[in-house]
This record gives sequence, structure tokens and C-alpha cells, in this order.
Amino acid sequence: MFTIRRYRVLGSFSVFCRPCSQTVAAMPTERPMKRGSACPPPPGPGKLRLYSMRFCPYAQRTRLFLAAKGIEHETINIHLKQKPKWFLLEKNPVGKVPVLEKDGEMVFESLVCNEYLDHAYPEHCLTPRDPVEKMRQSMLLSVFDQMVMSHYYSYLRASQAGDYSALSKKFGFGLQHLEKALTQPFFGGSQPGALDYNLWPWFERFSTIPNRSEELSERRVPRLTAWMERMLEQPAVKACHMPYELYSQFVTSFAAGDPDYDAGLGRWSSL
Ligand SMILES: N[C@@H](CCC(=O)N[C@@H](CS)C(=O)NCC(=O)O)C(=O)O
Repeated sequence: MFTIRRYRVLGSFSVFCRPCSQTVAAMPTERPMKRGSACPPPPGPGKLRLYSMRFCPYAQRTRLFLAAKGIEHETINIHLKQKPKWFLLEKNPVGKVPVLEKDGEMVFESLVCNEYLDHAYPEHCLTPRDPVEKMRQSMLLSVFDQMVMSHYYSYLRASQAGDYSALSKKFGFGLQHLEKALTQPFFGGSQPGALDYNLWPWFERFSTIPNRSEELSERRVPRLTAWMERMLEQPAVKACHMPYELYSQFVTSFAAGDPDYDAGLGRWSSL
């Protein structure tokens, strides 16, 4: 069991502090900032801020790192269809989340953000120190990006048209590669590490695929399905978990061309 303590400051900010020795939760709680909004004042000296979007899997990578490492931070969600000008001009010229801000420095790209967190907050380092292991994890992530993740998005689009068969095979081929590579309880060894958290957001979303196919079944990928069960038990994963219905609500609105970045906020904010 772990508790989440949440503090509200300055309107749209949420700050999450570590209770006892337990993890920090970057639970999505706030409405996104939009075009026309004033640029928020910078975080105080030494303070860390995350620019995020509640349904973004890349931002979730960084939220998972923050939670797993117990790093105190504040979160500002960005409306990605109506981005504030200041976000593009001052935070990330590419206009994507996640972005980390600390002492006037901006760090963007989820993998860069996570590597930065391991350097800047070396306690409970998630990235392997061994160069061969680090390289192995990077290559696995690259396989995942190119074979599994990309097909997931095509899969979602195809799912709406009701045609999954060809995509399902490619998706399965990529998953088989990960299955073979998973020789310990986690990709990071006996405990989850960088690769586990960097992969997880998509595995969490696979449950939103209608008729998600045999490829991700226990019969086809027994190690990966067992890994998913273990991951679901991790405090950081629980802290950043989004209920299936909310993902579905968001995915449906996204596919319709009008992403509902506020989906579920009424319920969260009443907590
Ligand atoms: N390669 C980037 C991808 C981040 C990304 O695509 N984020 C999406 C939200 S899930 C975004 O900010 N999209 C806004 C846009 O493309 O304008 C990373 O790893 O951080």
C-alpha cells in the first residue's frame, strides 16, 4: 500500500510529494493549459516541473521514472491541439510533451528526459551502468519502437475499420523478439529498470485494442504476459495507471479528430 499526497498551488499546478519512503505519483489531475493562456512563472530554484498530457504514453514514460525514483515535481498539462504560444517559444520548439524544466533548463524527448533524471537524481538509478546491458536495452527499445509500437498505432486505425489480420502478424513478430529477450522477471533484472518503464505505457494501452488478437495471449507470449502482471503490481505503475475506460474515451475522441484532453477530469478532481 502507498499513499498519494497531493498539494495544489498556483491554480493549474499539481505538486506531488513523497510520503515516507514511498513513491511519488504524477497522477493527472488538472485541465490542460491552452492557446491564449499566460506563461506560468518558472518553478522555484532547484524545483522540477514536468509538462505533460494525461494520455500521452511518452509523457507517461517520464512520469513512471519520476514515480519510481520518488522525485518531487510539479506537473502542467498542455492542450496539444491548442498549444499555448509560450510552450513552443520557451519550452519545446517541436511542441511535444514530455518536457522537464529545472533552473531555466528545458529537457525534451522522453528518453532524453529519463536519462537526464538518472543523471540529475542518481539515487535509484534505473539505467544500466554496464555499457553492454545499456546497449542491449537500447536496441530492444528500438525493436519495440519500430515493430511493436508503430504497428500498435496502425492497429488502432485498422481496428476502427475492422481489419487487423496483416498488422497482427507484424505486431506478433515484434512481440516474439521481446519475449525471447525477457529471461528474468523484468527486463532490468530482478527489479524493473529503464527498459521496463520505457516500454510499459504501450503495454498498458494494448488493453484498449478491440479484439486485441492472439499475439498478446499467454499462449503466444507467456513471459511477456507474466511480466505485465508483475508490472501491474509496481507502485510506480499503479501511481501512473489510467483506467481502461478513460483510455477508451480518449482514443475514441482522438480517432474522431477531437481529442478529449479533459476526459475523466471531473472524476479525478473530485478526489
Ligand atoms: N519522440 C517524442 C514523442 C513525444 C510525442 O509524440 N508526444 C505527443 C503526445 S503523445 C505530442 O506531444 N504531440 C504533440 C504534437 O505532435 O504536436 C518523445 O519521445 O518524447
